[in-house]
Amino acid sequence: MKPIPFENPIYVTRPFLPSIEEFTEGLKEIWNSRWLTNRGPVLRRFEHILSNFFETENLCLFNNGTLALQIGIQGMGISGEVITTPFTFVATSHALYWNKIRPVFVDIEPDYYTIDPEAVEASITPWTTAILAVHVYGYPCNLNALADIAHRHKLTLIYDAAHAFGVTVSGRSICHYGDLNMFSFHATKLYHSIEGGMLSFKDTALKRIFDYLKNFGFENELEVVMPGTNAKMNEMQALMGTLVLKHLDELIERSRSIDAKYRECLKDIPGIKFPPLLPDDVSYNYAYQPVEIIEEEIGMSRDAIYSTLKEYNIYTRRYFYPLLCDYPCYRSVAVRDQLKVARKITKRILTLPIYPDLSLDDVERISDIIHHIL
Ligand code: T4K
Repeated sequence: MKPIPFENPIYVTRPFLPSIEEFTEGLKEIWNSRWLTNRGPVLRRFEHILSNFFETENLCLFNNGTLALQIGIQGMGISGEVITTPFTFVATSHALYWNKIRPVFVDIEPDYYTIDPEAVEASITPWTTAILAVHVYGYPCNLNALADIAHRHKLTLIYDAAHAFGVTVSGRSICHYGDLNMFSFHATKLYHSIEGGMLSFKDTALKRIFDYLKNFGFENELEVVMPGTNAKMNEMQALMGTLVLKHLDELIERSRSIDAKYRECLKDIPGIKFPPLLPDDVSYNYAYQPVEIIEEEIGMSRDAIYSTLKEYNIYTRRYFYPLLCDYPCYRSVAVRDQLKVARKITKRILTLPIYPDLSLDDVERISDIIHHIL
């Protein structure tokens, strides 16, 4: 019998919200102070809370992750060529483009889809200044291998950690591993501040530069020390970020149980491949639920499954298809690497709905529909 479609759309994600009472309580302070942005008290408190959370003073908040990354790259004076992954959201390479840097796209590894260190090393030229790797879906990159390559070739190591809030490796937040790390607090993320972004960095001196760059370069009312832009987080964002942070453990735990449920419900389908379970030293955030659809085994294409699920009111996403180098704006960038793995994965990948409010019954129902379609 044909399963009944969901009455309301099930999207790939849905933001968690604190109670409206909690948020309204926080809004009262903002209303009373009439301080809405430009480093107000809620933002300063939020920064302090995050400093404790990440155990570092070396962080800086922004109005979104894209501008955080763009400014991070600018503030570190990166130029020339940067080796990066084509299997990510467009903002990763756009941040290079806006800094007039040439992206050099190289292949990814087959298990967790992160940049392949061997491919990185093979693509280094005299013009290479940095590696921009992505902890895609929150899966940590090969941290040791990349650190070693960066060290030996004197390259700056930048991580786009947009998906990796709350992820730890060997008990340390992933924010401590690169020279520069960017986290996105966008509404579609497991952890969010409506929109928002954060940089963490090794060199303490960068804080002043990033603070200038995100606030027009203002030193004081009369002095502008560099041509900055406006990329400040406002008080409402800081309030949301503060409140959502209180729920982080619970959000991760709920997402973990959803992941386990999907794995259990879909394990008998040979053509659906989940990434392997992560090593014990990684504490993961379960922000995304990627699966590979292997058409040759399943007899149905990824795109056909994606479209058919919509008939049941289920909106999966093909994060990340197409590869960045195949977007018209990057087609003129020469790609030396054959991108064998990335080309295979981008055709197979489907990200299933996962968010803390998704009930395990609904996960079962989605899985039953997938079984039925196949
Ligand atoms: N680097 C990486 C690796 C990234 O993934 C991202 C962002 C960035 C950098 C840049 O960070 P930000 O500047 O964004 O902070 C979404 C997000 O907009 C984007 O933040 C995210 N990555 C990317 C992976 O996904 P879209 O175009 O797929 O979003 P959209 O609007 O289609 O939303 C997806 C689904 O989420 C919707 O179908 C319904 C649901 N949704 C969405 C919003 C905005 C809600 O239920 N409520 C909402 O408010 O890009």
